[in-house]
Amino acid sequence: VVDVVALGESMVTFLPSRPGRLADVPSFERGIGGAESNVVCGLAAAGHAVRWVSRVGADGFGDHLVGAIGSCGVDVASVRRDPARPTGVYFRTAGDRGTDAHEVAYYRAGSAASAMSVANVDLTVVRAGRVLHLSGITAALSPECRGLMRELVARRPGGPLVSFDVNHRPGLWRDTDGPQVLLELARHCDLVFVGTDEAEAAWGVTGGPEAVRAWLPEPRVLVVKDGAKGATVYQRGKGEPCRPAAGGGGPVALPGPASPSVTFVPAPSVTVVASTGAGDAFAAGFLSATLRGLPARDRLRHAHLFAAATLTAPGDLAPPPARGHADRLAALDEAAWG
Ligand code: KDG
Repeated sequence: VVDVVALGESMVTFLPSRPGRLADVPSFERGIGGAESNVVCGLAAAGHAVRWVSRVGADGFGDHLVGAIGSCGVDVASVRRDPARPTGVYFRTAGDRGTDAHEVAYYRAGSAASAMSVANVDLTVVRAGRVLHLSGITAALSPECRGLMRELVARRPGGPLVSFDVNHRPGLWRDTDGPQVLLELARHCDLVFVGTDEAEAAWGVTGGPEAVRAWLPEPRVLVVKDGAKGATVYQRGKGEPCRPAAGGGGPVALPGPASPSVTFVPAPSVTVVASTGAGDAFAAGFLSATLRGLPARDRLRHAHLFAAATLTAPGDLAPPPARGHADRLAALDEAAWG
């Protein structure tokens, strides 16, 4: 039984050898990135059965991505190679320690993954897990990818629980309808992650997490991240319809309070080395605790702990604390959580 399937583009990532502007950095070190594969890599490290579905070029960067993500413990057997299109790559810079100001330069237009579509992706394989994790980045890649995303979030009986990280990347959208597309997709999903900063940038929603929930009441579970302050999970009550799960693993234990509930957990304070990938780690921690049937407060605590591991490392990916360790950290009393 596959717990979580994630679909999305991954890229070879080039991390700078020292802080500074893109124009000045002399050399870069190779890493891997990709919001959705970052999530399943985190989940694999936490002991879950996961799959990544994507397309890469028939090139050395594609080999590296498939090898590196596979060696995290992710099932990569469904990743397809495209002989006609390259694997995407991206470079980023780093600000001085603690500032995290950085530039991102993507080389992914026309990539193998940007050509994903309902015609060349096996939808049965994508829908075979208990949870399907998607992100708004995919919708920005091409009209074909957008069509695929619309198909995957459409309600279908027996389908997996659909988890969606809004991941608003303004630099990736070539059309001006990005915010509207992201909103439509989010409205269809069961579990949605969004930052207050993203909600403001994409939709002009100000007023904190409550305002974001008022703007996006449809998802059964909405997780609103408010930067270093913490995160709030809004859950609808038990009486609300819940999409049954597929994959033979039984339904995912979505929260079941009798009535709607709101849970806030402050983020532990850490010295940030690089924030890229922290949102993915957060989603991995939340999904891991959800799959384990832990209550809302612990879902958020695990999310914060996974994010803290990535915030304090230079790359897009960092191994989360081992399960027992994360459980002990999550059990620290309230004072330790801000
Ligand atoms: O969330 C982190 C991702 O942004 C990073 O790993 C690269 O997927 C990526 C993207 O599209 O920016």
